[in-house]
Amino acid sequence: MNINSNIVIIGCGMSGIAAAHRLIGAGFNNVRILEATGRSGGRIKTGKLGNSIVEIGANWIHGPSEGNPVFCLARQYGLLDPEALTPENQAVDVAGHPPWVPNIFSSSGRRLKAETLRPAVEVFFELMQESSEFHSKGGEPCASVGDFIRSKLQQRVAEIWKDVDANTRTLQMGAISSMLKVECSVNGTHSLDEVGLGAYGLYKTLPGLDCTFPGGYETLIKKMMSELPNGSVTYNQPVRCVHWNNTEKRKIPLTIECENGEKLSADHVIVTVPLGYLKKHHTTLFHPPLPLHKLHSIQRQGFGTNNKIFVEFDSPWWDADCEVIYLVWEDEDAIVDQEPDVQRPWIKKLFGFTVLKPTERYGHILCGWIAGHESEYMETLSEQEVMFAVTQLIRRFTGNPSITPRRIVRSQWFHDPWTCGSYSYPGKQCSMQDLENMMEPLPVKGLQSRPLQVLFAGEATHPSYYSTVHGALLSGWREADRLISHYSSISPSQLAKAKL
Ligand SMILES: Cc1cc2nc3c(=O)[nH]c(=O)nc-3n(C[C@H](O)[C@H](O)[C@H](O)COP(=O)(O)OP(=O)(O)OC[C@H]3O[C@@H](n4cnc5c(N)ncnc54)[C@H](O)[C@@H]3O)c2cc1C
Ligand SMILES: *[C@@H]1O[C@H](CO)[C@@H](O)[C@H](O)[C@H]1NC(C)=O
Ligand SMILES: *[C@@H]1O[C@H](CO)[C@@H](O)[C@H](O)[C@H]1NC(C)=O
Ligand SMILES: CC(=O)N[C@H]1CO[C@H](CO)[C@@H](O)[C@@H]1O
Repeated sequence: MNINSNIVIIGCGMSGIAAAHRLIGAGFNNVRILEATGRSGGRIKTGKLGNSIVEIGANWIHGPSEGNPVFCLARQYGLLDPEALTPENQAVDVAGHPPWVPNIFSSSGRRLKAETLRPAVEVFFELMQESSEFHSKGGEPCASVGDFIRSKLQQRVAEIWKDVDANTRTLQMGAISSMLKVECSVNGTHSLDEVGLGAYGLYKTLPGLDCTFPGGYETLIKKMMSELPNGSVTYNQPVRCVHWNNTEKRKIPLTIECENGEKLSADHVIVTVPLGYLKKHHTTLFHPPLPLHKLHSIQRQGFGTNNKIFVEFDSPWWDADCEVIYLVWEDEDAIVDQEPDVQRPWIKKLFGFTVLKPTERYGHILCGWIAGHESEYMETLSEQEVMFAVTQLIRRFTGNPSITPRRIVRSQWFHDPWTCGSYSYPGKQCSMQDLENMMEPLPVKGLQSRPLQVLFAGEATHPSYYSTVHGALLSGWREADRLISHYSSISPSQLAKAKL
């Protein structure tokens, strides 16, 4: 196939790059990516802390095994450590929760044994499991995962902990609050009260023990970019408006208007802007506006904030085999995953830290995780203020007043004007239909106008791998394939006519 159709892709993140790759591979020779910023990769962004590489955005290949195209590409490009390639590693099925070795500290400065918190962990995982079963059954009893967990928890705790003393109970409830905060980070939401119970569980995991890129996630982007023709991407070129459904005879259906006033004509546009950006700017981004059913699905789908705070130390205050540090507040018996006054205790939302491994590569670096409005507030503080708060927190939980970080760096995804948050999750009242509406091209079928003018890709448009890099990649391929099969199904003479 050698096709001159003019295709514009908005956004040079994983989904945009994947779409371009596929189209160019299939013989389309008029593909252009317009990117708002000066770089490619989008939410794949490798930064530095001192001499170490740290991932400001995506960190893991979730489920690195044969069914994961990000894993297959990374392996093909030779970007992974040998351990990640072993059949054993690919076969591990962790169902989204890697079996990390924890160290646990409490707000009174005590070290806790994992064993001590086992009752809380058991109850919590039972409830999470029950939460994920409604999408197949329908008729969910509450609107949100948070509502469901809260109501069930009260019952269950009254039953099973009725003979337990108040202190132990408070500690168990504190542990449950911590686990809720972990889920807020994993799901990229302010609170599980905002995560829809009906659609929770649509997300699918793949087998394989999550792995990282020793040279940084951006090495994958670089490899993929090097296979696109030079000049495929125009950087620093934000798109202001997609004028579609141009019905004047003989005219190309689309005009892409850029912030700098430049206008490009196109036969097709693949929109890959993040859902956060789409929610905020859809009224100006599309003319005519999006059909209502699509708009409502965009509004129902959730997009929240999850940020990282990398902290480097001269020496570790955790065990050598520790992979994750959990912080348990002993004053949180009223299950809290959101703080009422975000300004003061914002740092209480930070559930703990993951440890960057291997130590020989990173030294002593922790990655703190914080989701929601507290995380958005954190973004407004100076690096010094964040470092101060983290230092106080660690000193309190370890009971060691001399611990002092060497330096920190944090992400600020909510205030990134081209992302407006971290990643998507199924919001309240969100169903499979909404996920299908998200990816539906314009104009919708049945209208008497040129088909497949505006196509939608990006992490949030994948029905089961949303919020991941592999979801983004697959969505880009999906939209490229949509165009490829469209052109393979029409005859060359029709094609010639279509170009007139
Ligand atoms: C903190 C964090 C941690 C994560 N961790 C993981 C992880 O461990 N594993 C995993 O699989 N996934 C992870 N993810 C999710 C993963 O990064 C994303 O799902 C994926 O990278 C999204 O790719 P995308 O192409 O859909 O969007 P993006 O990468 O966001 O690309 C969209 C592009 O569009 C551009 N753009 C926006 N507006 C315009 C405009 N008007 N004109 C032109 N260009 C525009 C943006 O600048 C951007 O480059 C994480 C994300 C975050 C934020
Ligand atoms: C792009 O240009 C660089 C040098 O400017 C060259 O090394 C590279 O091979 C070119 N890539 C392609 C795909 O043409
Ligand atoms: C697109 O154009 C067709 C043909 O003129 C028209 O029937 C349709 O209403 C238009 N759609 C929108 C969303 O403007
Ligand atoms: C998108 C995503 O990761 N959703 C997850 C939210 O958290 C629950 C509990 O861990 C998972 O089951 C979901 O898959």
